Amino acid sequence: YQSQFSCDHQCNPNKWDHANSDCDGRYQSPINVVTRKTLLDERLTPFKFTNYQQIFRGFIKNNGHSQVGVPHLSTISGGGLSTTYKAVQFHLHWGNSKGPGSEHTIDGEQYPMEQLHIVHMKHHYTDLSTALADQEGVAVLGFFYEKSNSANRKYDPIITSLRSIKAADGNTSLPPVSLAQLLPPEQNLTSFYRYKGSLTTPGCTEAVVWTLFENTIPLSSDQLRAFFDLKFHDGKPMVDTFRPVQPLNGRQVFRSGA
Ligand code: 1SD
Ligand code: ZN
Repeated sequence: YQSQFSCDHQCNPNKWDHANSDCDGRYQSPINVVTRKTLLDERLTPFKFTNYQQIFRGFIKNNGHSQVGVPHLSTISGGGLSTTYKAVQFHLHWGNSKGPGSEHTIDGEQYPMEQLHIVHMKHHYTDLSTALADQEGVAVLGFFYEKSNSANRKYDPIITSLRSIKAADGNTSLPPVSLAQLLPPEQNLTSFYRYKGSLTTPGCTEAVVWTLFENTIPLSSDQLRAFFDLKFHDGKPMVDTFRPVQPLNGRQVFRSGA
């Protein structure tokens, strides 16, 4: 499922084939979050992260936005979700050396890199395509990055692997890593936004419960630059791997109490 789109499709929304997809739908992602219009929702309690500390050996692939499969052992519940969701994969979206690259924006601000997206599906599904047929089948956790002066050593396994997957479709095994080490400390994850939207790549399926955490992840400019060395199929630098923000069309964005 994850590699069925060429980079043109992944990375240039103007070229997406809208036939047989939801990409023209009304509840698309990403969006700009206008914080003063968000509604406090007391049901958005802190998440329970289970087995996020588990060290795993993943595969990282240059598919237009580096993607890593994760074992289904890691799960999330709480956070206002209706049930437990298990982690399927994570990937990132970024901009270029001069411009920012997050998909979601907060009050019009685009971050240097969005988001680590950790894609989960409801625990009883065995594959993502089945989960996508359920309006709330998929839960994506989105994290923003901020430029820091010192390197974030916890990202070394990812950053060093990027060197081996510069060419399109390049893949390599990842040094041992846990999901937890890629995230801000759990106690900093109580402030988040919630809305219902879609995958940000074709078929743009409207089956995603989105969570955007307020707390950011630091990366140095050298670390950010490592992403810009990746290449598209045509050999051009892989930059700006984000979809622009989509209309809200009357949707309400909620915020957690913390
Ligand atoms: O862009 C990803 C896409 O590559 C794939 O991972 C999909 C889930 O199968 O999720 C989208 S996204 O909405 O998480 N950006
Ligand atoms: Zn994504």
